[in-house]
Amino acid sequence: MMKKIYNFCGLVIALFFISGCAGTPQPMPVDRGASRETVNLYRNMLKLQQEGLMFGHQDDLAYGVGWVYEDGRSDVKDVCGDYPAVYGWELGHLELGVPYSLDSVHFDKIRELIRITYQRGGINTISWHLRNPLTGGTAWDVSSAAVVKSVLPGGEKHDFYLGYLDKLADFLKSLKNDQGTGIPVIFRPYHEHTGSWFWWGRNLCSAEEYKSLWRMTVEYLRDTRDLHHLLYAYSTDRFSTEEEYLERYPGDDIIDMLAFDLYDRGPGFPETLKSCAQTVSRLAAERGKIAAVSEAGGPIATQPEWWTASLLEPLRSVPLSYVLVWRNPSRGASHAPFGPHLGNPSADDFVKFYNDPHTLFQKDITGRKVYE
Ligand code: BMA
Repeated sequence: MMKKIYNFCGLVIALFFISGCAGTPQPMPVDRGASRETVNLYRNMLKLQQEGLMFGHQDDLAYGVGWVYEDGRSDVKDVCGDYPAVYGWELGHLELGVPYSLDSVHFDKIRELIRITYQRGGINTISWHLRNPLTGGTAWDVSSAAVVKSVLPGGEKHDFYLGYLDKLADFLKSLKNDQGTGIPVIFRPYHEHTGSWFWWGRNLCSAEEYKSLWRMTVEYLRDTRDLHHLLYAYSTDRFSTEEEYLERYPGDDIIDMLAFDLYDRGPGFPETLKSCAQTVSRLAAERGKIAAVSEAGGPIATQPEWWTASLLEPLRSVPLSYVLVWRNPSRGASHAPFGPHLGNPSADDFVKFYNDPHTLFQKDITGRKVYE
C-alpha cells in the first residue's frame, strides 16, 4: 500500500514537472542546434523588444565623418556619450577573396570590431551586398533575370555560388570568443527584395526562386558548414500590404527576425514608417519572432528634429527590437551620413533621442547580458 502511495506521489511530481516544462515552451531560433549563446540572444532580444527600442548604426566603430579606424571612436558616442546597442557590418566583396569590403573596411577589422562589440555586450548584424554570380557585375547589376535560377541546385552557377557561400562560412566561422565558440550574429542577406535594384530583387526572380535561394543558403550554412551561431533576418524594402510583405517570406522554419528597410525620402515618412512597423511587429508577434527596422536614414542635415519627430515618435508605441541607421561614409559615397555626428544640425535632437526612456543604447543593455 505504502509503495503504491509513493508511486502515486512520484507520478504526480513527474506530471507536475512535465506539464510545467511543456506548458511554457521557450522560444527557439530556427536552428534547433543553435549554440547556447545564440539561443540566449534570441530570447533576450524577444524580451527586450517589449521594453524599448535599441539603436543601431552601420559600421559604427570602423569609421565616421572625418575619421577612419580610431580605436574606441564612434560618431554616435561622440554625440551622446554612449555606443549604439546594435552594430551593422557589411561583407560585400568577401566572396571575391579580397582583404577589404566594398566599403573599404578590412575583413580582419570587421572581425576585431565584432569581437569588441560582443565583449561589451552589444549585438552584431551582418548584411551582404555580394557580387552578381552570373554576370560578374555588382550586387546592383540587374541586367539578367536568370541569376537566382542559375545558383539554385541544377543551375549553371550552383557550384560557383557554393564557393561564395564557403568564403562567407569561413569568415563566420572565424568569429570566435575567448573560449573559442562562435560569436552570435544576425545574418541579413538578400535584403530589399521587394524592390528590383539587386540581382535577387522582385522583378529578377520568381517568389519560389527567391524562397529557394534562402532555403539553400540556410541549409548550406547550418547543415553543410555546421554553423550554429546565426540568427536569420528577412528584410524587405517599403511595402504597402501584409500580402506584399509576405509574398517572398521563406518560411517560419528559415527566419528568426522579420524586418524592413525604410529611408525618409520625403513627406509621409513618419506615417509610412509607423504603418510598416505595426504590420511587421504584428506579423513577428504572431510567429513568436523578433521584429526590427533593419535600415533607416533621413535628411538629418536639413531636419534638425528628425530623430525625435520622424523616427522615435512613429515607433514609440510599436514593439520592435531595434532601428539601425545606415553608415556615415567618410568620403566618396552617394549619400550623406545617416548617423549622428559632431557638428551635424541634428546633434542636439539626437541627445534627446538618446535620453528618451524608450531608446536603448549600449549602457542600457550591457547589464542585461544578452548572451547569458
Ligand atoms: C549602400 C551605400 C553604398 C554601400 C552599400 C553597402 O546603401 O551605403 O555606398 O556600398 O550600401 O554597404
